[in-house]
Amino acid sequence: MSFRLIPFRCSTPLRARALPAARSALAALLMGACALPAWAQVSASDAWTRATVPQQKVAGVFLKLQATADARLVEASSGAARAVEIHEMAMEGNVMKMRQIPGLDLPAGKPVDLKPGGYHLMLIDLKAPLREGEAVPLSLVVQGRDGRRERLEVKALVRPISAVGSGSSHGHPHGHAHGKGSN
Ligand SMILES: [Cu+2]
Repeated sequence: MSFRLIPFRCSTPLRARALPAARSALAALLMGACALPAWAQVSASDAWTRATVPQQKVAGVFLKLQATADARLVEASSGAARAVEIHEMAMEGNVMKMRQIPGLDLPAGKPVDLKPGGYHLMLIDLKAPLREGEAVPLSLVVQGRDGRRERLEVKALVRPISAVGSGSSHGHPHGHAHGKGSN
């Protein structure tokens, strides 16, 4: 059997009867977790996107996600766009294309990198161009294995148009048709 994290409340007294080493490790874990809202199973960091040109209606958002227990990113939204989709990059014939996926698995303890050329979030129908230095608010919905859903608020920093992800030269293709678009 593998070790599983047991859900807890920060207000619940800890009654661990573990070995001292295990107990201090557990205490450190709980202290770290208690710095966040009690329900937080997933942390997000380094969220960013790129500045857009006036006619551009879509933009990719990149970030790092890590879950303490197996979870799945199932939904995203933003006040800056009509919709936010979860996308992957996949080969279609000889061409790398992005496509929408229903969700993205976040295995326990394993960082998941959403980056240019890979998984990303896609802002669809931007309400206004994204300007460098702004922060785009995002709301992510993550579902645990027990079906419980949690919401995670994230701000994505708008980087220059020319920004590329770390370690990737594969830029995000702009302006291609998204299935749900009306034009
Ligand atoms: Cu995309």
